[in-house]
Amino acid sequence: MKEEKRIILHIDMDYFFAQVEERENPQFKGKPIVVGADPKGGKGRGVVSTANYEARKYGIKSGMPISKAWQLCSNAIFLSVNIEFYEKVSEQIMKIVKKYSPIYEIVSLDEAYLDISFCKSWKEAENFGKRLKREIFEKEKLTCTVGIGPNKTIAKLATEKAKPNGLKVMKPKEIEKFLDPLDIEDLPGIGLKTAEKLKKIGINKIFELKKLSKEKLKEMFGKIGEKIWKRARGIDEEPVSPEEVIKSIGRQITFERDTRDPKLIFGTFDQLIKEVYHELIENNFSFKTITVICRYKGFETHTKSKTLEKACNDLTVLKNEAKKLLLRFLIESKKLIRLIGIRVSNLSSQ
Ligand code: TTP
Ligand code: MG
Ligand code: MG
Repeated sequence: MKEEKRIILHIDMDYFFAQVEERENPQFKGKPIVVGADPKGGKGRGVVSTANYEARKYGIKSGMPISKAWQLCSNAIFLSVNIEFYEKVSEQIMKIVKKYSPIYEIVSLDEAYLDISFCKSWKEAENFGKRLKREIFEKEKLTCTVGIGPNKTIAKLATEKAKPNGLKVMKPKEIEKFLDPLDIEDLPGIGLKTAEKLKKIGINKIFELKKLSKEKLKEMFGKIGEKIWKRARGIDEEPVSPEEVIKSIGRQITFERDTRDPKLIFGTFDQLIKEVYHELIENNFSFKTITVICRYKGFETHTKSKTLEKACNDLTVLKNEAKKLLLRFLIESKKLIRLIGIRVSNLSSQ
């Protein structure tokens, strides 16, 4: 039941490091690009981080010795890894990705899952994925691939199938036909060692794996045996990591000097509210609870909260309610103030 209800989206940037290099250096477009260790004319040590699709045509791939890549295509453009820059680009991309669902999980610099079960149909989910792809391309000038399915495993496999610059929706009824002919090691969760053990007993494909009982797999692999049994049938209950969910958005500031100056206090507070509001809107959230934090001279810290009857994303409501709370602090105590903060929580996506 639970399995059928979920819609999970997986996104992975295409040839990420190399695509960023291509974007920054349009003169490279159409040429094979290899990002990784210095090839040193074929004598270099270290490996290929990634290669664009032109270079992949020569058989070059991630993890391959750079000397091997040089052998395969010495005419390729070899670039060193500029990780700080890719991280910055990744941040920009993830900012966009996160807007599409409050339940997200960033897996690596170029990969994330979204729980988009709020979509009412597979068609709606597909359009949702298209919008995400389009926004990333318009804002970042980079292509990605999106896979959509009833769980993380299937969504990821759909992405792999649709690479590059694709979008694939894998509906529950298509899963069996898709999974059966795959090699066992294509199944996320089956590592090299597990695959080796299975191959020893003549099991190479998923449809063969399905012939083993749950008990047999448990006997062979212990606890993960059951997981393998489920995965082979396209079942994966793992949630899109809920601990990554944004629970609140807040800002606070410590005054340079403890103060009672209302102009300074309210002026600063206005700024904090604007920042919180901006982030709220960026993430497409509504809030229900507003909390104001006040720390007096001597580190005594207090909070006051107000929960609205209905979720809202109105700046005026936020300002008015927050100021009322702050005012109560100022009335209740004549102490100097060291820090003020504002936080909205009880968030929901719009
Ligand atoms: P991937 O998403 O695995 O690969 P990719 O984005 O280069 O290509 P595609 O998804 O289109 O198949 O990895 C993302 C980045 O992580 C990749 O651009 C470079 C880096 N990376 C390594 O440094 N070493 C590796 O072995 C792998 C697999 C990736
Ligand atoms: Mg990628
Ligand atoms: Mg990736």
